Amino acid sequence: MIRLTRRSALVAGATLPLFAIGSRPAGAAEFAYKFANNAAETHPLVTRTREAAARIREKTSGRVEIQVFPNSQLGSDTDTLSQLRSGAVEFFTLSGLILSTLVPVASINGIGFAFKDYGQVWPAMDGALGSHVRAEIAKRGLYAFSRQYDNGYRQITSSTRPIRTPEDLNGFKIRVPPSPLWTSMFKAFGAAPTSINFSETYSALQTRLVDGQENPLAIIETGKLYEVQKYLTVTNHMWDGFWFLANKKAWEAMPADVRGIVEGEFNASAMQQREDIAKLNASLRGALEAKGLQFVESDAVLFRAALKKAGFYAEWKDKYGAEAWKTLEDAVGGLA
Ligand code: X2X
Repeated sequence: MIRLTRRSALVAGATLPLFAIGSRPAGAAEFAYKFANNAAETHPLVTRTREAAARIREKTSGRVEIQVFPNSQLGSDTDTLSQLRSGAVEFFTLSGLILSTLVPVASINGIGFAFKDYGQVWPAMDGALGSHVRAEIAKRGLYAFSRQYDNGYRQITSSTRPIRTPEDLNGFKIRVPPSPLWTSMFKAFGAAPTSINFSETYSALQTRLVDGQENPLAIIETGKLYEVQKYLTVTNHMWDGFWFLANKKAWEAMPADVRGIVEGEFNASAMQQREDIAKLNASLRGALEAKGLQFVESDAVLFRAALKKAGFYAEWKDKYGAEAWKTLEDAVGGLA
């Protein structure tokens, strides 16, 4: 007979339920993967990827269970990119501009005023430009699904003064996501940019560490940035999208037929999410104005001229190289 001391009895008592929680029921997932992102629960990136995860569970008869962690719950974008690379997180949606800290060419879609409209965005990102970027991503131990999710055209917000012209940005303390392209662009405008992850952005605005930021309407709405900002200038200064990224080892651990289902469903959700963002673009102005955000119009021609004058296009053409730049210009026309 085993004599239990009080201490070992307590340990045994504590261990059993934990074991019961940690163990998987019969027929549990063969691939239990984590998908992280920085968006709020109500953002279409989250609602549509949750739907995809549910369809994947069903279509793989429970072999694949993807748990969605929105709101930077697993860490900031910078942290999560490290976790994705190490395999601590298997899937992650990330702006190409932030991904450029690892894959330099991935920021190319963010060149100021490159895409006139969505009629230029999707053919480029689903076509030659996207393929070029995905091939570079593949060289860095990551796999990018073929369909990007939309973040959107970015607009500048401010808590202090309305920004109408590039001159109004002079010395303006603005939060930008961590990416050399963002910093370069706002320096070219004469602003004072600070790199801050999205997970810290609301509080950076609230505490007045910075006076402004720039983001698409859907992020401003779902991230409640209107609570800490007064003015929104419609600049459409760049288009930004999220690559759906997988850790290559975790991805290749799945059999090909399973991978086909997973990518197929996340790509299908991406197409629906793009529609959601298009609808929000049309409806959110009124909603945000009703919450007290004052909309300000601006002249894109002036902002673009300021970038050109600062040598922004020439500098980035040189950085990306002739081939990548030509792929961009093939999609959007001459830039520099
Ligand atoms: O960090 C941002 O501003 C956001 C939410 O737009 C991105 O993911 C780049």
